[in-house]
Amino acid sequence: MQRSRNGRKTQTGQAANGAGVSNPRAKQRALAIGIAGGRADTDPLAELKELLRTAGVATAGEAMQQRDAPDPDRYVGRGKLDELKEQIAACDANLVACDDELAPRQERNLEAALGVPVIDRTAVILDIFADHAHSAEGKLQVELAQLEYNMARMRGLWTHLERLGAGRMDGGIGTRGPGESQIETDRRLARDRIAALRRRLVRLQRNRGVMRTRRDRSSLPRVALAGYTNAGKSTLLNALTGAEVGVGDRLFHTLDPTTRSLELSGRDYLLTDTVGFIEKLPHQLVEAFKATLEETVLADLILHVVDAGAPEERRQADMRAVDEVLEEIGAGVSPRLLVLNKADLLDGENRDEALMLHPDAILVSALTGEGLDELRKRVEQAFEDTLAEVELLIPYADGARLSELHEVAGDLDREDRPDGVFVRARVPFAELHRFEDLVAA
Ligand SMILES: Nc1nc2c(ncn2[C@@H]2O[C@H](COP(=O)(O)OP(=O)(O)OP(=O)(O)O)[C@@H](O)[C@H]2O)c(=O)[nH]1
Ligand SMILES: [Mg+2]
Repeated sequence: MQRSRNGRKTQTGQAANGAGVSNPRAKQRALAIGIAGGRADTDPLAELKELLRTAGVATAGEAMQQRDAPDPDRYVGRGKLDELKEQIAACDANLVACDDELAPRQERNLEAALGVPVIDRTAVILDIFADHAHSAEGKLQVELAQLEYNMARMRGLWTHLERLGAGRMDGGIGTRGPGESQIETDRRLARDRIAALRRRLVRLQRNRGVMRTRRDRSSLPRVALAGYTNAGKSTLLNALTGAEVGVGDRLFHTLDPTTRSLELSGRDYLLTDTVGFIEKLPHQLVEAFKATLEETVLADLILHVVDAGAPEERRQADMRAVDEVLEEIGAGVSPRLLVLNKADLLDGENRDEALMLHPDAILVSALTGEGLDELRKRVEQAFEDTLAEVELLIPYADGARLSELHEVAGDLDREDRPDGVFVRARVPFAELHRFEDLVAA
């Protein structure tokens, strides 16, 4: 009961976990609207349209307003409203989608003035996440983010549902006006549910913590893929490790983290692919996905994957958005390598330009394999400084120590001597203590 109540409150009318609803948005036609600041973008609503496409909503028309900041009451200026109304009628839209997150008041006023439901960028992103969440943890995380988003909006939502009539309600509640007490009940239910979700997430994450400790004990160097959604992180994970993570030309295809081992010169590394970022990523999602993003925070090295096929202006904006999220989750200072992916989409001139603009970057194509050897080398190099060269003598009776060494040091330069195996190896500083007793005289 409680669940369906909450589920009903997603902005596009989809159940929170997407289950049991056969694409309810297929017939939705949105007028996409946005505010253009100073920057002149050739297609300022391109990303919103892409988000809508991913969410299964058709873009019927688009409108921009030139102003420094959104109007605090209705997002666009008062004078723009009539124009928008005409446009809604002309393009037969039944929904308005806004490129920024709206304050509840802006949303309410816009809906009242325009006469169609208004959703904001955050609602669209939350909807996509709800649709793409597969794991138990992912679903809980998304539901938590949605509830927090909706908490602030309950009054607005009630007005909205009321206007849509009782047909949208699960049995009669909407036939009378909700009134303050209903809103209060609703808030309390939402708060209870939020608390319950948090508890369940903590339990799930504790289990994952156990798994991670086990992995930590193997003390393999950790590398994380991070980057804008659709940059090609999962494709790169697959290309480097032979994994078969799902790839898709849509936003936020990956939500759950996947870790695979990557072998370079006989040494194992752990490579993790996880959820992608976007400009103005709803903070509720960053909050809810904190544990998932921990894989990125704990990495020794972050591969920042950028879609090199995008124009430089877009690349810069994407990179800034990624920097901001990394900062927010506490990975702002982690060592990073910039990986310009989709090199196959660039011609010679564009390649030169990209490398000139990003001299430290590595140009690769996860699709064709170009540049991957160079990337592997650069990953190894990044860990060079964390390695110490040692000479050890391992008695023949200590075969287990030899394989232990092999695990942390990769390929070994070995020589059989009368008193044991003499090895020259590069061991991570952090692991050196384990082999102190074997240091050759
Ligand atoms: N041309 C080209 N396309 C690529 C390359 N790498 C990935 N793609 C395509 O880009 C799209 C997104 O790839 P993904 O690997 O799913 O991207 P992602 O970064 O994991 O995206 P999310 O999981 O949604 O954040 C897919 O259609 C891929 O086939 C590449 O090197 N060249
Ligand atoms: Mg992915």
